[in-house]
Amino acid sequence: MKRLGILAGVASLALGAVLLASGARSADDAKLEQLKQQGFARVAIANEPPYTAVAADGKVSGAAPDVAREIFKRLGVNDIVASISEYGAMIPGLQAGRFDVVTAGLFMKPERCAAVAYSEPVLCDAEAMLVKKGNPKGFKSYADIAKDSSATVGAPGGGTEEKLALNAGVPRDRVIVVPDGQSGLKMVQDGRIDAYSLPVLSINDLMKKANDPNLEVIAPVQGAPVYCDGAAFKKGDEALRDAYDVELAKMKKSGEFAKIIEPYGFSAKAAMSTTREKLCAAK
Ligand code: 6CS
Repeated sequence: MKRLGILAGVASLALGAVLLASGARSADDAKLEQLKQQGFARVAIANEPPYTAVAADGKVSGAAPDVAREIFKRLGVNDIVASISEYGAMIPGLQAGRFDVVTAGLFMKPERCAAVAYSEPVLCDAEAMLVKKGNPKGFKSYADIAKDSSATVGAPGGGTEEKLALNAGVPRDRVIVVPDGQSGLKMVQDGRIDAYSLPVLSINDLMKKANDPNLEVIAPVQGAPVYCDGAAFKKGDEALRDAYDVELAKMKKSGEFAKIIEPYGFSAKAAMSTTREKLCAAK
């Protein structure tokens, strides 16, 4: 056993020497050094404007990637490369090493906080529902949908709205997993679902682009909390997350954070009025 201990000690000394030679201040900075060498950070997004968006030419924008791109630049990582993922697949993908960070509006909730290392808050929003004009079934909350045995609601797979509807008592077969905003919009227009639920700014973006007078937005959904996201890092990459937070705090203080997110409709004040600690403890 003693021999094994000596070998392990020699190995960690060798690793330390390699890392220090590469400029990392400690083994903890290895991930940041790896991203610097890589030249980009692999980010998971959902393509749900204004949180995240991918244009026809592949250009990635949206409040979350724009904040991440600026912070990584300040950390010496020149760019971000985005992969589109369903919300429910983001954390498993991060844990499997398919992404370096999730920057997608992945709202902080206790069960997610237990699975990833979140940054401090970035984008905050309430929940909304897209329904037919006149809100024919009178929805104000997910509980209203639960009470009406004929009512169905669409939501992203593994997303917050799916969970809220199920927790409000909507049976599994009346909560329809919808892959993206355009599909949800069409399903409401075609009467295939009675409501489609996303955060307020996402639903408003869909409504504006649809320009359909036969649709109506119910916002906020009564009884649903205001959520905030953060950049989500893999457990074990806390040193990278902490370095990210240092730059995020500087940008919040200088006003540069507001300059990036507020044109998308987000409130810098909302993100700056809460903390990861509070959001991860929220019931
Ligand atoms: O964090 C989530 O689960 C939710 N976040 C956004 C930005 N859209 C829908 C998703 O369910």
